[in-house]
Amino acid sequence: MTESNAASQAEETATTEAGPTPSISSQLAMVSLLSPRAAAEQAGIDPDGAVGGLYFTDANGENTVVLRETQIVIDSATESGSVLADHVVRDGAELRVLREVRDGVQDCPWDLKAEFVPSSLAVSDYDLDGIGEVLFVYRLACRSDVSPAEQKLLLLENGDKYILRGSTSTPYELYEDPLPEPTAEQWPLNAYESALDRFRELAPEFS
Ligand SMILES: [Ca+2]
Repeated sequence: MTESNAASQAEETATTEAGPTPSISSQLAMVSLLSPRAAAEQAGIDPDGAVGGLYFTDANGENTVVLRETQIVIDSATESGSVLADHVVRDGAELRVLREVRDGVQDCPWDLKAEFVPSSLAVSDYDLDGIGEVLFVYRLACRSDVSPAEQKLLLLENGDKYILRGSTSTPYELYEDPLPEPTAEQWPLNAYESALDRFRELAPEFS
């Protein structure tokens, strides 16, 4: 996501408000992309491997999201890779972890992929409850050909995790819609449809 997209995201959130004087409790404020390193430092975590950073304020306080990737060569034949997402909130002097996400691929003897889609990192408040819903997408694969990668979209709200699990689409394999967990009805109001659209937009690979 570019900075202009971050701005339009904030704008979009703001325009969902009715009336000229929106209440602070039902909108996000000060949404901005951070350099990955600055985001990590702000969140009090190791900046090694940081690839994405986002800051926003909501009813919880000052939020920072950091995306990191690690790749380790285990021996000459295999490697392992991880994606790590940390969502922390600063409320006064206190720094609190709202959610940590850890996923990856272990001992891959072929081509390893454990990467975020950097442009996917965004925040919205689809259900207008004043708490931001952070969205990001990552891909995992261990493959020796052009088969699809596993693709996951995560939505984090107030420490709760909502996920779409599916795969990328390639010129050789038909796209299938991902499966939600929990079920679509349990997602924040209006969030599931938007998340599904975003998943589809980001699914193409090798094209
Ligand atoms: Ca919300």
